[in-house]
Amino acid sequence: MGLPIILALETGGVEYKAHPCSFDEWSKLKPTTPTGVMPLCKLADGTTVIESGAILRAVGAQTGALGTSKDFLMSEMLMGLNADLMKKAASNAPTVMTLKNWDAAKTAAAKEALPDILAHLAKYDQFLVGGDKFTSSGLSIGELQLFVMVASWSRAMPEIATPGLAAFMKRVAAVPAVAKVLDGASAWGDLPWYFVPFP
Ligand SMILES: N[C@@H](CCC(=O)N[C@@H](CS)C(=O)NCC(=O)O)C(=O)O
Repeated sequence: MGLPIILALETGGVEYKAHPCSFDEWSKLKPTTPTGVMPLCKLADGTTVIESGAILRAVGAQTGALGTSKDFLMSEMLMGLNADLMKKAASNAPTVMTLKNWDAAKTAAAKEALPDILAHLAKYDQFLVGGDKFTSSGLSIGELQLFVMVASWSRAMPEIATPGLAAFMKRVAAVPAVAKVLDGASAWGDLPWYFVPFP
């Protein structure tokens, strides 16, 4: 997912150029990319960087959102939990890519998987400090990635925005740099939400 990277760039005050691409443009671009998947990042010296985790961590290393000491550990623990959450999302939430082949059986399977997904989300709650952040900045890369996962996936399944994470979600959404991205006012423009509502 590319959106956590945009949030890390914006909250970290990094200058960047964004290039959201349409399906049509992507089908032409895909064969020219190293691995045939997005996101991709081009550094000022022309180097192409692949893998969303590598790009997100690189931005975080530059801005401080990677964290140090216990904040680094917490953010990385979140990155691990988020990877497991993403695996659950992969088969249970329609995305811009899978929507056209989504059917009622998949929706039914997703509803059946909900208790397991909610049990995973409940694991985050024990690490909250003061109810609304996990690290001292509250904007570590792990937190930004979690915010995007929940904000995006809850568009398909509202239950994903759990009561336990409500204060966290509200706080991050209110950060001006985050609100700017959500409002479509960043260089990224209108948000191409990855998860979409059930058809
Ligand atoms: N491990 C990769 C996975 C990237 C990935 O699966 N990208 C998907 C969308 S999120 C993609 O580009 N799909 C388009 C395609 O396969 O043509 C990463 O985290 O960057």
